[in-house]
Amino acid sequence: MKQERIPDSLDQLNRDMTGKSLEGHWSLGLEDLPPYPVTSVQPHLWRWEDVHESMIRAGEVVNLEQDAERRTIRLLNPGIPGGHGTTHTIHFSFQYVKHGEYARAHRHTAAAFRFVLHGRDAYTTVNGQKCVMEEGDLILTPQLTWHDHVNDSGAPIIWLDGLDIPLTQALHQLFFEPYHQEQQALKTTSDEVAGFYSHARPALEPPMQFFHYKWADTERSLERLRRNGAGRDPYDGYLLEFLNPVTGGPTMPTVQCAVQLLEPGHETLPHRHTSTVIYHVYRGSGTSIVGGQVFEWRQGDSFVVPLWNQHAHFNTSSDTDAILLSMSDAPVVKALDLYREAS
Ligand code: GTQ
Ligand code: FE2
Repeated sequence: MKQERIPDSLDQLNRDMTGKSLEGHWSLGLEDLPPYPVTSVQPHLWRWEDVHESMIRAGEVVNLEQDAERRTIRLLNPGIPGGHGTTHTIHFSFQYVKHGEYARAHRHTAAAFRFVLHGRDAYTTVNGQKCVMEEGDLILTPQLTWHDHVNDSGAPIIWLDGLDIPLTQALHQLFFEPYHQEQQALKTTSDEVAGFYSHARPALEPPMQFFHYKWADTERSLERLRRNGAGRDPYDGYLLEFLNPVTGGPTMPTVQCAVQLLEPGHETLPHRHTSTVIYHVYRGSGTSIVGGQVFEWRQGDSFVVPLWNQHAHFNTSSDTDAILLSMSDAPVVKALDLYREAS
């Protein structure tokens, strides 16, 4: 018997293909996209009081030996429901370690840094290198470096953690490994490594990698930039990027860290770019306009500038410098040839 041919339709084709894990070009809607990048990440500001209160409470109820690998409070972007990131690529969290505590040794594929906010003389050991903290120091734990934190300073310490966990996760490359001991043996110190660098011996093998940017050096460089009036960037004020001293490239392969100084009363020009930035107010107070929203910030606050959001910064004080610490995903965006800027 001859079978009757049922006329085909687009709906029927779509249904049949779905059953075979296939999809037609017409289902993607590529041509409906606007000619510029769009993100669900929202401009947002987190107040230091809120972060600090949660952290102090965590200091009482979170036990580092039983409850958590680390006592950190993470900033969550309201534009990523159910997500763990401050943005779609990078996050900030704040870590609190009391005197006598340590955070055990481990490593992971996510790159991380710490920027010291309150306290001193605790240390992070990175691949056997002891990095003793002072306020304003930036300490890197790049991809798969072993790290543990020890606070024997006599007082609590608080620092900022920056990580690229959402990006590493999106690439399905996120993994984690505990060290075979709670703390690493100390093989060298970051002071020793800095000594090697100052004698121009850049070809350092582990454990002589450079991980520790000291605030005293950062501050001196900022002052030098300020004295050289030409050093002022119209969009960022006096901007200092933390570069890898061996490659001259970004702080770490996936993230760029920077500090910028805005003099009293200084207002930057607005611009936008396809990288995403998280800022932390290290010193001073002011106002930033981000994607049309006005954020008034004070020391300790953090805020996000999502990609392609127009932004400008204004130091509203008439007598005090403002210093912003920032982390961005620019190295990744640039490596993929997707970096664009406009004003
Ligand atoms: O200090 O090793 O904020 O592994 C998140 C993950 C800090 C750390 C964080 C981490 C760490
Ligand atoms: Fe870690």
